[in-house]
Amino acid sequence: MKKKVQVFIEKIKNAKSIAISGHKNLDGDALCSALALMKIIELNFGKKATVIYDGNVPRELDNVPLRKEAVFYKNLPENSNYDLYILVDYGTRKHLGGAEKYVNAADFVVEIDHHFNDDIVGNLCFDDEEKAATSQIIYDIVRDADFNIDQDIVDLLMLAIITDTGNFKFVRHSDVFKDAAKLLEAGADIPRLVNLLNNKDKKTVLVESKVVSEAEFFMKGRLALATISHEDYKKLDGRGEIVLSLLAQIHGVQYVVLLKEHKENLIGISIRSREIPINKIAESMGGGGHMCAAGAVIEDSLQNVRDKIINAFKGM
Ligand SMILES: [Mn+2]
Repeated sequence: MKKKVQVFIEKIKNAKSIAISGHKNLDGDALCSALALMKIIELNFGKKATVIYDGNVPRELDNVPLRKEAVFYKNLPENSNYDLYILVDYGTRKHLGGAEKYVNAADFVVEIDHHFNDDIVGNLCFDDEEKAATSQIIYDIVRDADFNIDQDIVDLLMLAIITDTGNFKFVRHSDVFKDAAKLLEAGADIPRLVNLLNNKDKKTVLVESKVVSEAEFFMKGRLALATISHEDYKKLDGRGEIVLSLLAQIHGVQYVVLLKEHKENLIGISIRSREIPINKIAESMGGGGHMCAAGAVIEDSLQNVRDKIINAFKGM
């Protein structure tokens, strides 16, 4: 680790231009980790890195510190070029989106990530699948390198942990609380940060509640299935996590499926399970994921995908 951090420091020192990206359609960890690293580089090296994104940034992230510093890739100056590219929380190559051409053109790529990935992009990798959030790996680097941090950085590192752990609900390792405790001591205020995320559009929350109220139930109530039409999908502004979590709270519900009509004949599927693995179902539809949280995107009509899903769950 120490050796890799030294290489990283040298690369930052020698870089003429630096860019940072997370995965396409940023979530809290991807955005906050990228902005935290940007500020760390500014504070410790006096250099301004560019945070680049592709896709949608949900409204609930509008109030995170330095949010306005993130640049949509199509709004970059023409002929933009970065010799050092840092990927944080990016997932796999296919999630790079509009950043990919700049990543490919960079002299050196550093990656900092907690996703499983068997096709790594970076020349220097700080990857750790055990971490609950990518920001924890950045925090490790900060402590290893003895970097200075400020209130923005503390808040962003904590926000990334808060969002990726669903407000600490999905924590499995004690190191999350150790890092969170250190960030608390450094001035992070969890109630304030959680409240800063309460920033959704009214239309989004109304669509989420409508989709929940119209859910169907199969297999004697063990499977909950919700669908979002394209018209409503445009108001969703995110992945519909709240729909999945509300339906999962119902007594007896074992599996929750959310079908999202991205556009006509292009359906996103999110599947959640309390304990029985469902990733095979997602894989059978060309997708993938974890044992209890998986998904796929299928080119077919909403009706056909709905029928396929109900069939796939028969025998579960
Ligand atoms: Mn993450």
